[in-house]
Amino acid sequence: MPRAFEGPLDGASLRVAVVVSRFNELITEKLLAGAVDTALECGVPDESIDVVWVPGAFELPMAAQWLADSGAYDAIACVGAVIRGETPHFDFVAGEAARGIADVARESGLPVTFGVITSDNLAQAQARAGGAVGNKGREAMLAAIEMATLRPLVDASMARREGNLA
Ligand code: INI
Repeated sequence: MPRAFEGPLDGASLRVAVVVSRFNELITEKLLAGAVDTALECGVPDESIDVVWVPGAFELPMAAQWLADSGAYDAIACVGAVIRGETPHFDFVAGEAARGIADVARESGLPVTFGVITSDNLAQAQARAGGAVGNKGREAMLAAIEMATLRPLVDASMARREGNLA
């Protein structure tokens, strides 16, 4: 029988941070609300939720790195909105945000999740910020909590397996 591991969405013992970018703030404030409301719904205590604002999505990875290095958090959700304009700026900003956040997650070993909307226009962004297509901030916080609670389950199981093999 295969063993299955799944992190419960129970944030009661977690300390989490949301890094949110100010660019397209009318969208990102909704993502922030989605992330914070979701953390509270999952039982993360209000005083265990910190919010850090940065100028744009390009800056999300750097602030996430600082927070990860601090050792003060179990999970970090990054939220932002990159909306395609007339210039190639979009591709650079969106690409760097995605790559940078993934790098911080892997290098720190901490769940650092990607709640950045990358859309062609404002309507698509609104749909993903609490509209018809959900809320990317909520998704990012759910993923952060699930990964944070999954880690100890996997670690404990691997430790038991090593113990059995010794
Ligand atoms: N930042 C965003 O978060 N979203 C955008 O759509 C965006 N566009 O289109 O330019 C954007 N640019 C700013 C960027 O994130 C940096 O803050 C800036 O380049 C300074 O490093």
